[in-house]
Amino acid sequence: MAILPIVTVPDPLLKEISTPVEVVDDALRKLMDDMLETMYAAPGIGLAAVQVGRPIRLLVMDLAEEDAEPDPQFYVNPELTWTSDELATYNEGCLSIPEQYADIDRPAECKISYLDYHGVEQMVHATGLFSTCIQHELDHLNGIVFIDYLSALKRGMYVRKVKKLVKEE
Ligand code: GNR
Ligand code: NI
Repeated sequence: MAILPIVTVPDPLLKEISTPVEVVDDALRKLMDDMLETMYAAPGIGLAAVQVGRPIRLLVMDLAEEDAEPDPQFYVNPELTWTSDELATYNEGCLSIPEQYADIDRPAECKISYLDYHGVEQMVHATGLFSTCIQHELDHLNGIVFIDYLSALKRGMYVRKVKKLVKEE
């Protein structure tokens, strides 16, 4: 396994629409494993392939509590099939916008269809942090990051702070 470098704003890659995965094979599973290791090392609770420079429709997540067993989740070609009218607000962060946070409203619940680690079709009903996180990841596949929901003024401030952070590294 390998820890991959994470792309940060304002890298234009983060604006790309990721392309569908054609086949779930060992090469893709190797990328999924590397993404999981990268996410754990960051640390983060989700990671989209585009964040490690691969604009394909793939994401990994693990929402297990720190003291619990790991619960790695892999989503290939995920599609949002339903969203609740009710919204929920969550103070979101993003590994591509390090150390910056903002309250974002999203549908409180959603349903997703996807292919799993073995290429088998699955569906899931997401609530709570799971719903927020998977919608945040789906946005990445569509070239959207959470600061795109803020005013241009605030967005500019966040990008400037990240540029400074990355330069100082
Ligand atoms: O690690 C992450 N935490 C987080 C917190 C609230 C809402 C979404 C997230 S996802 C983020 C990792 C990341 O950037 N995924 O794309
Ligand atoms: Ni993110």
